[in-house]
Amino acid sequence: MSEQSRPGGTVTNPVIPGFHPDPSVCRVGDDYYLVCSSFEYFPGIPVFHSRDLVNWRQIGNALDRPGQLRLPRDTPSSGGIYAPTLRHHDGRFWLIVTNVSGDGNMIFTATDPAGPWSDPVRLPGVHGIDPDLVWDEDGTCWCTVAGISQVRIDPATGETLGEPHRVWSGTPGSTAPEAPHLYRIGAYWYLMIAEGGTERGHSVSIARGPSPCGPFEPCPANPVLTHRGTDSPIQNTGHADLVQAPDGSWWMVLLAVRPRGGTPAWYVLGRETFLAPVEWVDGWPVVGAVTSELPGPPWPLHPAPAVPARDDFDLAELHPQWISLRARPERLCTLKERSGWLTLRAAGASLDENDAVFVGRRQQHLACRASTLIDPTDGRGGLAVRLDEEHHYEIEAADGEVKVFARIGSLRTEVAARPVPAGAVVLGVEIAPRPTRGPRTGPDDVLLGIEEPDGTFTALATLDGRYLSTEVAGGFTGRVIGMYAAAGTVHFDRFDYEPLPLP
Ligand code: 6LW
Repeated sequence: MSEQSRPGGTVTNPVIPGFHPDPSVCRVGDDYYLVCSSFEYFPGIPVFHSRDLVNWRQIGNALDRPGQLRLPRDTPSSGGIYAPTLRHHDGRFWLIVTNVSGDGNMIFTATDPAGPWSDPVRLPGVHGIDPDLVWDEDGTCWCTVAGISQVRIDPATGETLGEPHRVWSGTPGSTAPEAPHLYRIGAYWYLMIAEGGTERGHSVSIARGPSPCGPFEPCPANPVLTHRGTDSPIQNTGHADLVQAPDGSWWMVLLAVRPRGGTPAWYVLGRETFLAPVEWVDGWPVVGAVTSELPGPPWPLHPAPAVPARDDFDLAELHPQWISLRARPERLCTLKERSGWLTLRAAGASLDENDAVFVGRRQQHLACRASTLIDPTDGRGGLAVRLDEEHHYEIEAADGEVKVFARIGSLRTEVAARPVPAGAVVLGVEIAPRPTRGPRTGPDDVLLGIEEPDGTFTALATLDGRYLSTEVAGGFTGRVIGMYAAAGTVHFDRFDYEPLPLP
């Protein structure tokens, strides 16, 4: 995912760029594992591995079978799978997540976090999002959810044992106490939460007590982390998890965003995963600065093998980075129909529809370019930059013609059209951050066009990126760039994704 060495002793944040919110992390020996929320996308819950907390590689998606992840057709964007917790206990990995669009809270287990993960164990008696799992010294398992309330559970059956009780409401006057994680550290049990909402007011607070159910005494320095009201280019810091390295040092993973442009500033990559060092002073955590350049950790780094810039669709299975909308049935999306090609068969007629057949990857860089070679002879399809059903730009090919469409809120419009030779055509998008900043300047431009036979890119349209931002669209996700089918069957020979330097 990222490939970081340590030039001058620094590493860069975010450590997992792009729409990767609500990180939860655990360590087993020298290996760290991390998971994020995935909302309406299938497969769900991306799983990452790292040896150094800085370089992360996606090793799978925990929920990759329809029996584990049911996202009905009416699952709204930013519905579906919320805020996981990942823990290692008793020789197994435990993952607890909420499907807000149906199945509620569920536990999955695995011996290898790359999978396979078990079928779900449902928790019908646990109501609330952001579930945390922790075991006390007696082996009792506590599940704590947003609010902040807690109940004893049997994680093997999903049964609740006793009544849920409120353990903390966060800082008086603060909104949305959520994202609880409980830890036994030294003499205390610590309850860390997010407060203030996942927008600019986001923050991390902590309390401690003698047992996993409290009573909890809030840290006098709360919030222990917030960027609200600061001029940091990194905002909305919150929803964090803690992990201890083998050398005894402590670290926090958290979500934050990178808004750009004038006022109010727009973030387009969704909420990303950042890293910060943590020190303990008088029994309370002190979080180091969350900056785009961090002092590297005091151990050798293990750069993860980079995801190749080109996916040729030559393998038997799609790389785990590829995500689809709500489901990915093989009859609509397959690598088997034409060897070396990804074949998509249309269900919905456009990306406005919930059953659109789409295979995309998260936009992970503020400046980047993506392209794909499509054969639309038997249908119509294209390349899109998607935020949700109501916010997407795409370039679409039918035999002999390409068109650019923009969907912004309730408006859908054809922006440009051009005849092209019949048969395969290379479609491209380029994301170009705005180099200057006036009060109303948007975050970036989205260029959509075609690659000419000599390899040069011709933009057919340049569209304001603010309409594909969270400040405009709302919700919890970020941009995803990918291929889709709008009619009939379309084949894609390759997909290229390349970060570009910032202007
Ligand atoms: C998540 C909540 C939050 O459940 O946003 O930032 C919600 N925090 O904790 C969706 O990601």
